[in-house]
Amino acid sequence: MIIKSAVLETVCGITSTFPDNAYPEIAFAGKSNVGKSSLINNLVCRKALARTSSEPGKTQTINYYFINNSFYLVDLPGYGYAKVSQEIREKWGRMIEKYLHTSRQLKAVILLVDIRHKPGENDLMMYNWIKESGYRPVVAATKSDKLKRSEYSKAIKDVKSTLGMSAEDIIIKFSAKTGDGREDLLKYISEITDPAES
Ligand SMILES: Nc1nc2c(ncn2[C@@H]2O[C@H](COP(=O)(O)OP(=O)(O)OP(=O)(O)O)[C@@H](O)[C@H]2O)c(=O)[nH]1
Ligand SMILES: [Mg+2]
Repeated sequence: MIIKSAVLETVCGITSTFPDNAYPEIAFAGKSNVGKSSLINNLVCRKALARTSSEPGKTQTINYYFINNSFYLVDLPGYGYAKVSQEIREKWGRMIEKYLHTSRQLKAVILLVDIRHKPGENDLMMYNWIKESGYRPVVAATKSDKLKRSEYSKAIKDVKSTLGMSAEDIIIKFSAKTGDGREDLLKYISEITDPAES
């Protein structure tokens, strides 16, 4: 798939009503700082379309990027960001939950985990929710550039076993820095958003 256009179309905060979009949505979920916004930038070949930061807690709204006038990539706030108050964290949590439960165009939730770390409790909850909600689990193991080649297979095995992934579940090694996994992820996205094309 070739990305011809990418536009930030809608930004939703905790009090916003979500848009009733006419096109498919693919959402990116995961812990704060795992690289959700960076992944979107890499996919669309834009350095700073989605704002990123080395500090966790950067994305605090639900951001809808309209791609090729045909589908949306939806950047979600990260979970598990310890620096904000419990109250705000709960509000974000509820906002993400509400989005995931009510969006009529949501076709896939891609779960991002850092390839270097074992997934945590929240990752497992998100993974199980994705599965139980009838979506095919797709995990992007991010920041692959931080590992040596020789470390990949154990790291991937650890992520899979911690999440309890089954053989047919998809896991894609990804780096926003090197573009590792970009083509695989785009192929998967195009299969969902435009079955005729693939
Ligand atoms: N080396 C490396 N760094 C990455 C990669 N992806 C993201 N980063 C860095 O990780 C930090 C967090 O990236 P973001 O894309 O802002 O993470 P996020 O998941 O959107 O974070 P929140 O919005 O806080 O939930 C930034 O400093 C990025 O440059 C990657 O693939 N490789
Ligand atoms: Mg972000």
